[in-house]
Amino acid sequence: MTTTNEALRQWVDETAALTKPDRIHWCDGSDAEYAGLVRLMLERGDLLPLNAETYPGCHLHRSDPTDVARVEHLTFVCTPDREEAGPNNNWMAPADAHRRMDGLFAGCMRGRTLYVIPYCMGPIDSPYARCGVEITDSPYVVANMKLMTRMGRAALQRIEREGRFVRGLHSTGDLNPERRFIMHFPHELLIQSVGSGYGGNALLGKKCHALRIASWQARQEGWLAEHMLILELESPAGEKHYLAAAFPSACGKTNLAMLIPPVTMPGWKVRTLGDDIAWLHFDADGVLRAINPESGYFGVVPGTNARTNRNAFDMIRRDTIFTNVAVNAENEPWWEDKDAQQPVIDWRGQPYSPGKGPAAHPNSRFTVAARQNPSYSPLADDPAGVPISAIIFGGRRRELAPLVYQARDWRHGVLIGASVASETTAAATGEVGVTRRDPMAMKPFCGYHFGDYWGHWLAMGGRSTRLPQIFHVNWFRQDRNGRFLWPGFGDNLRVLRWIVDRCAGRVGANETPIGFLPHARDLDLQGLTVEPAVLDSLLAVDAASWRQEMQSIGDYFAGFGERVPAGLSEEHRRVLTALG
Ligand code: OXD
Ligand code: MN
Repeated sequence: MTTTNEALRQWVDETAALTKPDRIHWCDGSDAEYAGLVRLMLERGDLLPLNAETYPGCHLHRSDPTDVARVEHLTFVCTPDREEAGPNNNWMAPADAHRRMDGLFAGCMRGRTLYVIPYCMGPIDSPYARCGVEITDSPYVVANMKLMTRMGRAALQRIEREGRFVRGLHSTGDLNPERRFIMHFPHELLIQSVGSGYGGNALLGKKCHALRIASWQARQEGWLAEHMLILELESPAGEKHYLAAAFPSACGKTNLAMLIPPVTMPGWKVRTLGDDIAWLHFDADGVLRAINPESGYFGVVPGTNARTNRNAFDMIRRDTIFTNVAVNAENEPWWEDKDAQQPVIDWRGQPYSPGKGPAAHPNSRFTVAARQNPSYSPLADDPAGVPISAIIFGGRRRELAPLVYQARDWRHGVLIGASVASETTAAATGEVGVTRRDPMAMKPFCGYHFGDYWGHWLAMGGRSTRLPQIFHVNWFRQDRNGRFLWPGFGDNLRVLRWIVDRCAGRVGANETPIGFLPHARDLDLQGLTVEPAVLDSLLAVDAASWRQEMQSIGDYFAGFGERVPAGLSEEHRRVLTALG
């Protein structure tokens, strides 16, 4: 296979001349190709077989122990003007970055195969979808891209028709963290990644293309590329709403997207369109429509069980790649909070010993095709996407943020989104459990200056009179003893129900300086025991603490200097004044 697209052919030739692979393989995306890659990786020990009876088609990959998460300190946005990348990104001058990367790529594929992966982010016939080509020397990356994207022949045909694509060059290099870089060149629609095989660093269609490069393109072209799940909520009466929700990494987007309604809410249905990324465009009627650019999930494994996420638990019983989980005596994948069985081998491949830390790495992952999800919505393949009723922001906050509140209007919603804060998780290298600001859950993923990004969000609000409502949720409030105040998981549907009731104008609310909060009587709590005092704390707004919070948000915004849009500063002042 080769291509009629001259630019692509030339880029592959130049890359091969630089990296010196033994072979070049153009991926067609077929099942036979996937099976061949799996065979090759099993022979090389890159994949290990798992119990074929209980986990058919499933395999285990153990990464290098230093290569288990995204590396934000080694991720760069390389724009000609440093200001454009903003204080929210590491920056390197394009010429310096190219020099450095060319040096690292030189000869790096000797003895290896260079794989060319044409892929399409979004339904192949969607006007909102965009194509890319990833070149990689990792069969593990190819196999993951097959599960995560629409890749192969049909994507190549679209590229040949359109002539436009994002280029991504990846090599695992020598996996030395000293020689690991994830570089983005938005002006060149180019990504270069070396020295890591980890999903977020190496599956270039995901964070690098669908968020960092796409957010930059979206600003030029008037749309939004966001770190959001997309779900369909159907009421017992058959009313359907589509919700998009942005939470920082490992804060439960996958669980919410696959939510199973509590038995005490019969007739409610949740279907999944996406669990990580949404591309949002206004249609001709001013309706904001969402597509999920991905077609698979790269989800956090620990904590997944029949109670927390039955759909995911069932989904990953076949045809799944597990990365950095443990195994039990039956050679089944095992992770913390899975079941009562015992791990035998830990994620490093060593005999498990409780003194050596968790058996599965806290950021161990499953990669699986979205169609395997029992709650999969076929609308994920609809080229027109789905109309969004509500945008939900959220974070992991022990204190302060109530269970749910609603913005007064779009501008207030942008302030709420820009103020998102969350305790850090294992999805990125660094300290875990520290509260950091993560505007729109895009801190690691926005490909340009946050000030300009907030300005773009505000400008989007001026483009339609049919804007979605904006909300903030927090499932993670704790009492003084560290116990969660809200049960979470399936019971989060009670909050989603209030959200759609608000969208439909069916219920009133308590107006507070931070937004509209539910009257306790409007929350469907049937079958759930929540002490009145606990409900009070979940729905409380403590003005003094919020004043402090707003002041700290103001300090945070000040770090972005003059590019912070006036509308956001005015909105911030308005809320601060309302807090008294
Ligand atoms: C992810 C992340 O893998 O956000 O989705 O880190
Ligand atoms: Mn994510």
